[in-house]
Amino acid sequence: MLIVRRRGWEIPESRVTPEALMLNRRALLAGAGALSIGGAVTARAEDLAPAKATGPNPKYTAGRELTDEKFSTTYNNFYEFNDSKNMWKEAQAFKQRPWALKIDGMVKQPRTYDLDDLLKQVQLEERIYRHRCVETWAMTVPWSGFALSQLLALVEPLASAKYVMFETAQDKTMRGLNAPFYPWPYTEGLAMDEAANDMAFMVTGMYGKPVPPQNGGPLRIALPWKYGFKSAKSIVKITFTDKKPTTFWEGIGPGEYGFWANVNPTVPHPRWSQARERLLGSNEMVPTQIYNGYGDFVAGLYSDRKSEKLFM
Ligand SMILES: Nc1nc2c(c(=O)[nH]1)N[C@H]1C(S)=C(S)[C@@H](COP(=O)(O)O)O[C@H]1N2
Ligand SMILES: [Mo]
Repeated sequence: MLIVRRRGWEIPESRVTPEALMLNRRALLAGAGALSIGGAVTARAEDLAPAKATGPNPKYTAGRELTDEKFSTTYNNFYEFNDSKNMWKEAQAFKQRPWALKIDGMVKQPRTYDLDDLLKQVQLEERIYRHRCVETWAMTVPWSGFALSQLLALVEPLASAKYVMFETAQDKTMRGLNAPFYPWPYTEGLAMDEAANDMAFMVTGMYGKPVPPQNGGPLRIALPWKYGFKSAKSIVKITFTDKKPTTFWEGIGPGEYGFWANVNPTVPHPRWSQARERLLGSNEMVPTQIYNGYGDFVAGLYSDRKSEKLFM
């Protein structure tokens, strides 16, 4: 049998239409105007201008239509606020500036950045990534931000550091923090070589505008080859360590959620199949791909880790 093998990120051919991109440009202009007039939004749209100017990074075309912004910004998981999918209204009170990012642990340059100062030291770009939640819903989003590797270069982790941890803010606007059975704060982690991979992307924008609080503003991470829970939101601390951390969902349900959590359609969750995914907006069901279709970029990270539980 002849198998025409497309590279993972191209299937099923590039359907991210110029129209879709045009709409985003327009949304961006409208958003920037609203910011300068109203002044109610404290995030800095102008920081995203360089990313907007260059257009999405062509290395990472998603191969399917962008999710309409009205779905990706109103159907969320952010348990610090509450465990419903429509927590977005509550999150509007969560202040996005000033924002401090602490860097600590096994690193040559421990420090606390003001987010706007950090953004002056990195190269911002736009990337269209697929996102696959472990619950089986999925979306396609134009994020803006910078490769995590740029931050690694600035802070210089020690050779002894083997893992990096991300910690989410605990803010008074987050009533979900009162649920005592959750091991707050939300933490997630990566092995150092995963963190250094170009796909690991620190996100400050979405659809050419500041990433809104419900999507993890003003600073989250996007790790598109892993289930969505690995992509920690509203990050306030990054810690380098030589010990494999227990992460938030792994701590709650180690039989269901692991540290590696790479997407794999052939490894079911204990309570449901992972073979297909539901696209937000259209509710179309499409096949899920191994590493969410990004295997060409990341599969090599796991060739020496075959004995680990890589796919849950
Ligand atoms: N701090 C924090 N980060 C989080 C979560 C959360 O509840 N709290 N949910 C995760 C899950 S399960 C998913 S699928 C994505 C959802 O991101 P989105 O709301 O932008 O779609 O955020 C992830 N990051
Ligand atoms: Mo998720």
